[in-house]
Amino acid sequence: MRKTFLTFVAFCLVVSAYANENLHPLITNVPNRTAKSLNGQWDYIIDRYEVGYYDYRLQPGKWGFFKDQKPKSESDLVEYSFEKSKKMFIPGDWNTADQELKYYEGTVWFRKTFDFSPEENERYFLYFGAVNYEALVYLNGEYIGSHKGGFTPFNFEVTGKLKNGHNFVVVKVDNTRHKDEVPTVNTDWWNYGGITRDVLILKESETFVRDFSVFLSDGKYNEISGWVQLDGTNLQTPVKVSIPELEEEVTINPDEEGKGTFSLKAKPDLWSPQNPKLYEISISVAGNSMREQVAFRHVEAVGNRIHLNGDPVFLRGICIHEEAPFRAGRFNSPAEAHTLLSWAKEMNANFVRLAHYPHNEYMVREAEKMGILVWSEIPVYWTISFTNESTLQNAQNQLEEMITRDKNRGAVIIWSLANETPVSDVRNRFLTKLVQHARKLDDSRLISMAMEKEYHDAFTPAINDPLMDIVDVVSFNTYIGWYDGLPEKCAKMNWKLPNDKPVVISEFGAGALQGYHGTKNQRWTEEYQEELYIQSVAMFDKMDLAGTAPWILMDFMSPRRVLPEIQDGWNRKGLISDQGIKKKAFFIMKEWYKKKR
Ligand code: GCB
Repeated sequence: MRKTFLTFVAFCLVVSAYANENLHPLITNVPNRTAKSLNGQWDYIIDRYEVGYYDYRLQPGKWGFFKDQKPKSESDLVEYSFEKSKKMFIPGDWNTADQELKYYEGTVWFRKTFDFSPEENERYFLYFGAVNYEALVYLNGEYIGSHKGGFTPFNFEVTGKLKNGHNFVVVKVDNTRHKDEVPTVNTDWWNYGGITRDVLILKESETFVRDFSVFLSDGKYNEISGWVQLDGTNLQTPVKVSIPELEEEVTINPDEEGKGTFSLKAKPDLWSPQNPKLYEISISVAGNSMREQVAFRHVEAVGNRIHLNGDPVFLRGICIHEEAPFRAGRFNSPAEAHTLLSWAKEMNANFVRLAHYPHNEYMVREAEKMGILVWSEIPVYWTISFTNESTLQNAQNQLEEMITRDKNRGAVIIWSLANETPVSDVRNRFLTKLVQHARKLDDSRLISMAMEKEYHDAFTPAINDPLMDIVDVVSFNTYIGWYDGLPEKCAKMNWKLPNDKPVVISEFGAGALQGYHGTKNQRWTEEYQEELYIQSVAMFDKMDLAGTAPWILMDFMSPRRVLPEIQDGWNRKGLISDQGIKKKAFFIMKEWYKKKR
């Protein structure tokens, strides 16, 4: 009986739905829309015991901090005060903003007050670029909705809820790690908490273009296609799409659902790393227009090569975490994205793997402007709960939010769905569903996942992952010379790789403390790292690869990295130190990529 009951409880847990509440379908092209920014100083209360949410019986309490109460008289009891609490600049991570929060994992309440004048007949949406990890959002004391997932945007409609004059938004942010979440409890990166990306109030007309896509028609160079999705009551309002530079304009008549498609004859200049040409497009509905900059290009896998615009391109890549140069912490600005990407370009890279989660939109847009191809991924990392249905829904939702936001970025050529996940039936089923979901959402890009190698015998590594059959690009991380022998081992490898699909090395590398010198056999020295890169590129020269992405551009913070005087909380595999100083191995990669042009 007891067993049956437990099985029932377990079943309930497994089928429990992954619930984001009250989200409005995601609005895209946000940087080009009319918005009021709520970035700036926010008040915050650190709530270790969640007293701002639960009462002493652990029930959601009536004293909730979201009400932002103030004592009405001298005798009134209110046990918190946003006014008297500390202030933090948003967007930002709390770990680097406040020494008290450096290692904090838990709940923080944020409050922003602002004046507003809602206009009649306009609609308003509260938009968050990203909040890590769970956000409960309140406006003027009223619950608006919730979102899980630390790296993707979400929005709520707040039309009619904004007041004329004083308003306040309160967000309960919780970055506690949980086994069944995405990512799970175990990661090799810092779990920066907070409202880490922009917060905006978007203003839209009654009927507006919520989402759209404009791209080169499949397999053609002289035709552009696209679709628009209206939101509002007049869903069949005609929409005009124009590309002034191509002297093209088309009017679309959406269906009852507000969706309309188009295609037009045009031969745009193609976007590529050599020519990162962007076209300004304008989309108007009922006299309101919106701009966007679009890259036209084709990407496909042909045999074991990746083709861009019909020609093979070798992915001269580098992995990057979303961490600020010259200081620790998350960044959320075009300038800091530009610095990181300029280093990648200086290394002669034409490709970045944005690890291990969707990076901020500035990063992807900046890469596109600079002519850098992008791999974008979701944090399905290591040992997430593959048996759990709500974990799958969560991963699917993050995938959907990533693709929805970035589908118009021609620079993005690969959606990657997982990193170093252990092969098993449940994992295979889980990831197969993600692959199917990704293809349904966007069949114009290559699908990949970072797999692991196995040895047939001492010197014969191979990829035996059955999911090789369903991805477009076979990628894997190899740490020969670091976790697996010494750098000299590279020379002995006799790789068995598939030759019917492009193969990309999605990670390899070694740790080195910048400025620490010694012999090439001495771990943690720049010389060891340099030797590993010398041996690795020599090995790659003997392999038939479509690209490589060393781990990693810059040292990054990770609580797993505890070795005193070397790591001190940093993963030191960067080719550049956290202070922006290049290590010797950087120049090995730079030279090799120069030859790979
Ligand atoms: C990996 C992981 C990456 C780690 C890296 C390392 O394989 O994908 O997230 O940071 O190794 O440094 O060990």
